[in-house]
Amino acid sequence: MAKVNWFPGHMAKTLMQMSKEIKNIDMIIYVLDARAPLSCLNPKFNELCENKPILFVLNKVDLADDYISNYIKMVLKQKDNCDCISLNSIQSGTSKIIEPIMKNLCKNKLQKYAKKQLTIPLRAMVIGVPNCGKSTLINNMCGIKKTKTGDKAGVTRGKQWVALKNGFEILDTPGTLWPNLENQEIAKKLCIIGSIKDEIVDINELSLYLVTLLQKYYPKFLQERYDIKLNDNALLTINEIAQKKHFLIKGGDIDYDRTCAMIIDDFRKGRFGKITLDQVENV
Ligand SMILES: Nc1nc2c(ncn2[C@@H]2O[C@H](COP(=O)(O)OP(=O)(O)O)[C@@H](O)[C@H]2O)c(=O)[nH]1
Ligand SMILES: [Mg+2]
Repeated sequence: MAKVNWFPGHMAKTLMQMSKEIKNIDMIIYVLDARAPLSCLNPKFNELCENKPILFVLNKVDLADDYISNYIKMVLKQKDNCDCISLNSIQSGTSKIIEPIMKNLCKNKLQKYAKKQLTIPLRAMVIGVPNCGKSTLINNMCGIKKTKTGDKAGVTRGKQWVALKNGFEILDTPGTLWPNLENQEIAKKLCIIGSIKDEIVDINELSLYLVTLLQKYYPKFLQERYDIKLNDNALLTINEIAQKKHFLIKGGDIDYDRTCAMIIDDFRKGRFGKITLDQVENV
């Protein structure tokens, strides 16, 4: 596969901006796409966290493999000063689940403020790779009648803080974490889940990689979706899918563009079933 473009400059800039913002906040909500949660983690970001409490949100859990989601949740919960929940951010009632956990993670600070009878709101910043559901989560937490509190001293100008009912404030422009593209497997998984724009990757090679993963970890889903026989060769599988679908071009050749685009689209729409591309062996 053509190497996925790697823009270290962009990432360095994003991380620098975030490191400034992190100084003004009390906790981080780190959103991960549960279909590739480990690939969404940016190891460089850890250095910036300054031991602030982190709530990992395994988002889009409705599309992911429950066994792996539960396993990764258990692993992330064990990290110091961290908690983890799995979530479908589209569903209502998100704030009821998330708010008590935020309070619990910041309980030391809340107790300190309470002792001094201070009513300063705590601040949370939502971060994650593109398309993992940050905006959806923020909108859901804020509800329809979100109250903008406007700029506050000490925070970058133009940033809007939104008050939640639980005494927290949340930054309404989420921090987009530049994904870690040094590892090509990670880069491909991020493309498949739609975090990296399609224009920079070859959709046919991406599809070949996806079929390879599906054959290895979810062969039944693949078989059932397209009513095909199983074999170990991803290219032969793609050929068979194309034949079944009659995705052929003049002369009877396989229309790879159409077939591969369909396979990726079927994955993104969750049509195979609940799938996670990062496996427990990667943890
Ligand atoms: N199935 C499912 N889709 C979700 C979930 N959260 C967000 N999405 C969808 O994922 C896409 C990207 O969400 P968005 O909030 O814009 O992501 P952002 O780029 O991180 O802000 C949108 O189409 C959302 O509707 C979820 O929990 N489940
Ligand atoms: Mg967004």
